[in-house]
Order: sequence, then C-alpha cells, then structure tokens
Amino acid sequence: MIWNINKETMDREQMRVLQGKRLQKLVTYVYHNLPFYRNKMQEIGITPADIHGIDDIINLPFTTKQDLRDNYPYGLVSAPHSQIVRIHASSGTTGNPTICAYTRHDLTVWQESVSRCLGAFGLTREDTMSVAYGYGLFTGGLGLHYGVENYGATVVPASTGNTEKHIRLIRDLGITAIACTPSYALYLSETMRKMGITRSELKLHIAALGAEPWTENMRQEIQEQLGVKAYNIYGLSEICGPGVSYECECQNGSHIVEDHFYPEIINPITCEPMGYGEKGELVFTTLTKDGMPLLRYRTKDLTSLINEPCPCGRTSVRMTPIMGRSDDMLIIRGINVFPSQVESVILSMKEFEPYYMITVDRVNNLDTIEVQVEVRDGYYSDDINEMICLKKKLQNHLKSVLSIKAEIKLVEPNSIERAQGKAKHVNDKRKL
Ligand code: DLL
Repeated sequence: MIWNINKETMDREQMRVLQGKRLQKLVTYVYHNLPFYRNKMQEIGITPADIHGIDDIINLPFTTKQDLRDNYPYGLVSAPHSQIVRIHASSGTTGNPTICAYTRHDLTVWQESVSRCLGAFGLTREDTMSVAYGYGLFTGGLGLHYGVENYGATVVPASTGNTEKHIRLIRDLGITAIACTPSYALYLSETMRKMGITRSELKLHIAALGAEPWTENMRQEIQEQLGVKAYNIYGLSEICGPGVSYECECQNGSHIVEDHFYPEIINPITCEPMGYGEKGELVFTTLTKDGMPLLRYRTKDLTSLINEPCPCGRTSVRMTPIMGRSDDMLIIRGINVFPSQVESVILSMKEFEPYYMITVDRVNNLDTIEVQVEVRDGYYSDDINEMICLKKKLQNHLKSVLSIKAEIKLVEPNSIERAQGKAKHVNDKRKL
C-alpha cells in the first residue's frame, strides 16, 4: 500500500521544485536562528539569497558528528526549548553523546515517514507488529512504535531481551509483523527452535529489519526460518531515526523519504559530489525539521543512489544496501560502538596498559564483543579473585559507556603484539 500517494509517486521535476523551496526556507531559517550555520555560511561567503533551488545545495557547508559533539548539548537546537518535546541520543566517538531534539512537528514528520515504510512493507490495520528494537534513548523502539500507532495497526512494545517470553507472545497474540535488527531476527528463530516452536505455529509474515548492515544471505535465511518477507528499513538518529528509507515489495533498493530528507553522495575524501550509481558517502539535509535541522549531514555510510523508476510505482530516489562506513564505527547488536570509546575507558583506568584488542564475532546469530587488554605491572596477579574483580570493574565501566556487555580477557603486560605502523585494534570476524 502506498501510504502517501501524492509524495511517494510525485513527478521527479515537481519533487525537485518542492525540495528547492523547502531548502530555501530551511537555509533562511538556520541562517537566522543558528549562529553555528550563520558562521559557517559567512566563512564561505554564502547567504540564503544564493539558494535558488535544490541544485544549489552543493554550495552549502557540511555538518559532521564532530560538529554535534562540539556543540553538545543544545548548540545545534534551533527551536526554543518550550517547543522541544522529545530528546534522543546516540553514541559519540568518545565522551559526549550526540543529542537529537524534536519538536511536535518533527515527531509528526517522523511518524509519517515510518508510516510510509509500513505501507511499503504491506502492513494493514489488521496487522499486529511487535517492536523488538530497544526503547529508550535509541530511536528504534519509540520511532517504530509511534509509526505503527500513526498507521493504525496494533503495536506490541516488546523491546529487546526476554526472547522466550517474546516468542510465546508472538504465538499467543497472533502477532503478524516484527520490527528488530536482522541479527535479532536470526536469534529469534534459533531460540524458537530450542523451544520446539515451529514457524507454522506463528502468524508472522512481515519483518522490518534495520539499524545494522545485513546481507542478501541473511535475508534468505530470515525469510525461510521465520516465514516472513523481510524488508530493509534505514535511518539514523541525527536525521530522525528509523524511516529515512525503506524497501518496497520489489526489494531492489530503499526508497528515500526525499521530500523531507534530501540525499547526496559525496567522495568521502575530497567531499566532491558524485553521480547516481557511484559509490560514496551518503549525506542528508533535513528539509523540514525545525527542532534540530541539519545541512548536508555526513552519515559516513557508504552506498550509492538509484534514480530509475521502480516497478512499485514510487518515484523516489533509492539507495543500495549500506556497504560499509567511512569511519571505524562498529554496529554490535544494533548499537553503535566506536573503538575510541573502548580506548578512553581503558586509558581512564590506572590498572591497564594502553594496549588492547577488540574482537567482534557472531555466535549463534548474536553479535559478541570481547576486549582483550594488558594489565599493568603491579596490578597483574596470580590471585584469581583479584583478576575476576578487575575484569568486572572494566566490564561495568564499559557497559556504562557502550550500553552493551563486553567479554573481558585480561592478559599479562607485553603480551599484545605491538604495531609497527598503524595499530590494529579491531578484529571483526563477522561475515557480512
Ligand atoms: O540505527 C536508527 C534505526 C533504528 C534504523 C531501527 C533502522 C531501524 P543510529 O543508532 O543513529 O540509528 O544508527 C545509525 O546505523 O548510520 C547506519 O550505519 C546504521 N544503520 C541503520 N539502519 C541500517 C540499515 C538507527 N538498514 C546508523 N542497514 C546508520 C545498514 C543501518 N545500516
């Protein structure tokens, strides 16, 4: 079902005109309301009067995650606090998280975007969707939740964890759709097998999967194991959360909600614009946000754009699956983790040397993370209890920073290989 026939099937030229108008309004707004953007624009000698249409976007400055961190917490919030109704946060590289502030209007746009996704996934108001993304600062849970309510289907806010109880609920309530990370979908099917529950006992037929990269092989396996059609949903907190793009029944790239989020591809090194079909870094401009609008936000996600008609009838530009990142961010069970966050925790504890190795793997379809670290001379001991205490201390500290539990392996001083050149701190064994 096409949720918003007017916008999703809009004539390309009309769409560009609409985007151009929205861009002009946005640039005028940020110029007058955000010193950050006014300064950036003045530095390069551009004013709102220089923006005549969407093609002029390439003259505007970029925004990076570092800019968000430097302006923590509210430096990029343009609306008065009385108009901000929700705040989410995602991890920064180290230290400050990235704050995302929403006005009521922003939440409406977000719900609208998620509703377009659900329409494309074939949901109806008869469906019941279990949302098994985390509820909280992460945008996955609440983003999908309010989207489903707006759509008029039934939502079950399962959140993450307690998988066996969740599976029983899926069976007993006749839940027909699930939203979760692709790795959690696989874990779910594995837990079902252990519980002796078969897919024929469930009514599931739609899965809305995202928050981490996944492959065509994973799709086949999830579809087979759970008896669903599995659709990609993409998004990032800084832009709104889930719902920035979505697959339709053709499953040939994800349609971008481009009347609200304007996409570009740039060369991640030179920042030069790249053409359709060329692989580069995805950049978004939030054309209609007023809580925390962003000009040319560099997502660091590597992909390419498709500007060809889709057999589903939607005319929007599509993006191919994310092929990697231009930074070192890891996504572990849907949670963004920067190696530098691990490093800063280790460096802040006197018991450890600054030598560590992060190993990421996928065991029984669930991501695992192990941090191997050298204990400093004088703190290394043969007393097992002392070492267990030290392990726990590091584990708790990491958990409070990363929001996930890492396995810790303590090793003797001088046992981690020293780098000759650039130190390698991550061994990602997952086959993606
Ligand atoms: O992951 C929002 C989201 C929640 C999307 C639920 C989809 C479903 P962040 O925590 O800010 O937001 O992480 C954003 O996750 O830049 C990508 O690197 C990655 N990512 C998100 N969706 C996909 C996807 C949410 N479908 C970062 N495929 C993004 C690949 C994805 N990577």
